[in-house]
Amino acid sequence: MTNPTPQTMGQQFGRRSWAEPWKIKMVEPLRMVSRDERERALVEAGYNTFLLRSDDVYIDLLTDSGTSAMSDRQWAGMMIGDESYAGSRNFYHLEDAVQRRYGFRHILPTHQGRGAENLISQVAIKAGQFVPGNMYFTTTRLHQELAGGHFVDVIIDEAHDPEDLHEFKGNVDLAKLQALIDREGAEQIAYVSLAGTVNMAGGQPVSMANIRAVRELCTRHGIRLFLDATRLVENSFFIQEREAGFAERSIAEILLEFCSYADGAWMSAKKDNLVNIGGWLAVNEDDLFEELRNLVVVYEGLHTYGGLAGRDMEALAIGIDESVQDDHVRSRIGQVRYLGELLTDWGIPIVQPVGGHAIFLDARRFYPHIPQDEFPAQTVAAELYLDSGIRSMERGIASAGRNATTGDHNRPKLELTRLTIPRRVYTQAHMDVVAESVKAVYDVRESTRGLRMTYEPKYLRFFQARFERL
Ligand code: P71
Repeated sequence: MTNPTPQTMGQQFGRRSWAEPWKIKMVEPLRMVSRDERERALVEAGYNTFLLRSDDVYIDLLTDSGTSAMSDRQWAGMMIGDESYAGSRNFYHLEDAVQRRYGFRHILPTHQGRGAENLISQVAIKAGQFVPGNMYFTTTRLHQELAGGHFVDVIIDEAHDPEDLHEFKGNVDLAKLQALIDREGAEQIAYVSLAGTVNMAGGQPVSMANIRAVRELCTRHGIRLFLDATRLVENSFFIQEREAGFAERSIAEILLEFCSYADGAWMSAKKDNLVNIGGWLAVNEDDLFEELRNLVVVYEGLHTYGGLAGRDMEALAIGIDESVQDDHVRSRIGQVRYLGELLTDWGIPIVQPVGGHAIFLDARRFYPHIPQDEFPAQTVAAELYLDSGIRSMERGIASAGRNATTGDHNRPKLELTRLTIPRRVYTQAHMDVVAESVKAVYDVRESTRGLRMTYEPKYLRFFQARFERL
């Protein structure tokens, strides 16, 4: 019997192959962990992938946050860190990069995204006000609530359906937003909180038409519009690819236009911006900035470092410029899609269309026999780790926490396990290994049982909760 002629992946999918626009000059060895070791590590971690030691992990797809590889230029930037307490030259490089690439007037560094979320929430939310947004994110909503706000989900219904093929599943439903304004009054809306792409929906984008319409509605009612810019570069890629009139415009141009409709943004620079730590907050209004610049010294540090070292700010300034390059974004999202195409071809249920930063396994369809209260997405994460040492993250009922009033579990429609791809870190061969492991776990799904929570912390429980097998 003769083997068929091998084909490259590009050929198998009927297209020319793409490749990463970089080559590797430093490597970090990975450790293969035996099945016995994995079993022991998983029990010790209470079946929670956040509690595993990274030394016990083979391919780490827990998050794309702070896990990207920096370039040689960023590392060179680390060597010219100006560690002066005040007025570091690296701060001015960072300020310039954010102004040029995102277009906002005033910039504050923060230690990471949630530092910026804390500041904007404290300054822009009055107790009892509502904060409409395109689906919750864990830390964002928590800071809004700690500031006395009530988050209201105004994303389109399609976002909650993992099988719906809407091209911009991150869009705001304008009728839902209008209804909230009509019911509560514009003065009771703190601001609109718009994220692109939408993490919890599966990395789904917002269209330019949608933000233009949201802007218009906000202006009509005198409501501010703030962006969660964490993965806005990736959002810009989808606009370039899918929205009429943008195919010939660069990702950098699209990003600038998108931001031009907002009054400000907070950023976890650990994602799009290609650094291991850092964040920033940017606003246009002078008075608002003055308040924020005062508050930053309470929580983060002086307004010219905000919790970052000079070298961190330099790496971030360089990372911002690298992050908006078309060839970089195309290969980054191309790698995510490659994994998604393999899993789709093999009939494994994932959120469609594939988003920007991760593949989200649909645990409801993966384990239809495990009820949501037995944590199907947490179970997928545990089984994947057992099979191959791959680390993923639960994004379902455990992540959604409890209703602040009733104390019952929040039961999100989306019960997902996220395989998050760090930027510039893993190769196509790693993606093959991941796909094969997901398939192995899927093949034995019928005999898999769910989990029971044995320890539940009060805040953001998913980080430290413990489980045992049922
Ligand atoms: C991710 C993270 C990191 C994370 C956060 C909470 C639980 C588990 C993992 C962080 C984000 C984010 C968006 C859209 C703000 C933050 C906070 N994501 N907005 O996806 O995705 O930023 O982590 O720098 O504080 O793994 P921060």
